[in-house]
Amino acid sequence: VQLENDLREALDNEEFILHYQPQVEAATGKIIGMETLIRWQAPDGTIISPAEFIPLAEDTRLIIPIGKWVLHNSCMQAKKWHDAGHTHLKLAVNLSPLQFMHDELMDTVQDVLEATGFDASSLELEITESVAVYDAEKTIARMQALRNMGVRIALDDFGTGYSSLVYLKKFPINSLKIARPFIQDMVDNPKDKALVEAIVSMAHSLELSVIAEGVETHEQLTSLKTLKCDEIQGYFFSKPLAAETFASLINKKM
Ligand code: G
Ligand code: G
Ligand code: MN
Ligand code: NA
Repeated sequence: VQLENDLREALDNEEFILHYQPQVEAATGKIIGMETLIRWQAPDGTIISPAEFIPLAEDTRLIIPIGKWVLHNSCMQAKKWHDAGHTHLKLAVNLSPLQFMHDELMDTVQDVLEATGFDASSLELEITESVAVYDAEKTIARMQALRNMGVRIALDDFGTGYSSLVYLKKFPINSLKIARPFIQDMVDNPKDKALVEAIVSMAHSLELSVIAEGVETHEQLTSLKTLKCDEIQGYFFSKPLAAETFASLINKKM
């Protein structure tokens, strides 16, 4: 209960901060986008991971206003980077299942795009396949409505949930994010490597782009390049960064 109250106050007192993790084109090493990852900086200075508070935010439905704040602030930030000349950068934002299914989602996204002037086609919403457990038909309709607005959809943590290949056929998504555990073990475990290879090949057959998450080593990168994975994200290239640090990175690479 204390934590719940703290979470409410955190929103009012603007204690949340957004970090941005570069997403890199595997073939060239070029930064082509960033994933927004929220952090909570408590008044005593400690940084609290979203892994700790997002589940609580979901249970208390505080994820709705928090999620709106994340979307608005990250689009505003990304718009500044576009205006500074980095117009190729796409912005990836996580949506929890509750946010995705919420009645106001479409209005929220529309309002944020209008208010910030950020280009819909540069926004990618990351959704896990667990959204479909609520209502597959509604999930598909909602994804399609977002696509009609020009927004991109990525299926996050692919391979870890109750993955059904039926969803891959039915969901109007643009890309798949291969979950970290597969990437972690792919260099040492031939089975993981075979699965990554199969996922990349299947995704490409379905005209989806593929991003590998949690890439931490050069060996993993080399292997992913050989398998023709499109994009990589992970500590090997960069941790999630404060906005100013991310800005200096893209300015250096320009
Ligand atoms: O950045 P980190 O690895 O600590 O994130 C932990 C988890 O929190 C991940 O599953 C990530 O998707 C989730 N997460 C991070 N930021 C957000 C956010 O803004 N909204 C939602 N819904 N989840 C987030
Ligand atoms: O669930 P989602 O994929 O949105 O969460 C991304 C999470 O993974 C973030 O918390 C981010 O900090 C974390 N992350 C990003 N890159 C790496 C990595 O290379 N290794 C590990 N262990 N975690 C990573
Ligand atoms: Mn994600
Ligand atoms: Na993920």
